[in-house]
Amino acid sequence: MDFSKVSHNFQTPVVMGILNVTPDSFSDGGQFDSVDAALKQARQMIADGANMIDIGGESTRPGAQPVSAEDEITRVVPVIQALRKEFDGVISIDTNKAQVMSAAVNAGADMINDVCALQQSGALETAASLNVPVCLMHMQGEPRTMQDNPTYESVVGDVYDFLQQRIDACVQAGISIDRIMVDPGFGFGKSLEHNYQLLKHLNKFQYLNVPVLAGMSRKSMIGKLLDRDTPERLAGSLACAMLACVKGASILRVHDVAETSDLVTIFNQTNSVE
Ligand code: 8Y4
Repeated sequence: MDFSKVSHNFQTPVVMGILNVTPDSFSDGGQFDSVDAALKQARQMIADGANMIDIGGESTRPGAQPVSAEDEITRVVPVIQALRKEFDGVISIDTNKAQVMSAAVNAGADMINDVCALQQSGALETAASLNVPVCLMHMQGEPRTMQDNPTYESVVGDVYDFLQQRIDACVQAGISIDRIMVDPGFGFGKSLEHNYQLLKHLNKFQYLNVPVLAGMSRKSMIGKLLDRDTPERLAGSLACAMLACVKGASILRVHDVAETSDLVTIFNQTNSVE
């Protein structure tokens, strides 16, 4: 796949809908029920204008239980196979495990979204050999403890340097620069202030010369600032998404696809009128 599959190679931002296929995300009446529930949710996001669907089988929330590669594959592969039959857009696999990357791409996934930026064992080599685009995300620490006093010399500079190093490692490993995206990793080992510094300076990441993905939807950077529980974070999520567009983000990873698609339409119109 190349990026031209969506929206003229990111001339305008695209919407990536989040599809969690962890057992807690759907009431569990067994494997068939959860595949069916996931497909329903994917179809709704596609109808609402999603250009990409990001499928994840492991929760990266602080305190979440680790999942084996086998279990993750059992969760995501049937959903990818079923969705592939009816969806021409981009299917992204959200994983940090090499085995899951292979199984997902063999099942029809188009790209890899790795919150560990291909640093886990075998991930870099596997992604290179699969010949698919990759999204490299910054995280400080590991999910269990990453929010215990995150510290940076300069969050924007530190994250930028990390992403540059991972781009270099990918290119060294044989991944074409045309197949690389980056993401500052909002909420992954960042204080509230760090997150807003990254948002304010998101435009700087364009100097990396690859598309930038932003994932702020419903995160605590919105909930904490506004004192809102997850169901009440839509307005804040849209505000952050619009700022990300203004600051040059190419991909918005979101839960609320319909509302974010409207936002992108307004952004595009404002950009294209005289
Ligand atoms: C409420 C809603 C509370 C969402 C927490 C969350 C990113 C990502 C995640 C991201 C990329 C999440 C897999 C965390 N976030 N991938 N994945 N960028 N590339 N938490 O920001 O959504 S999972």
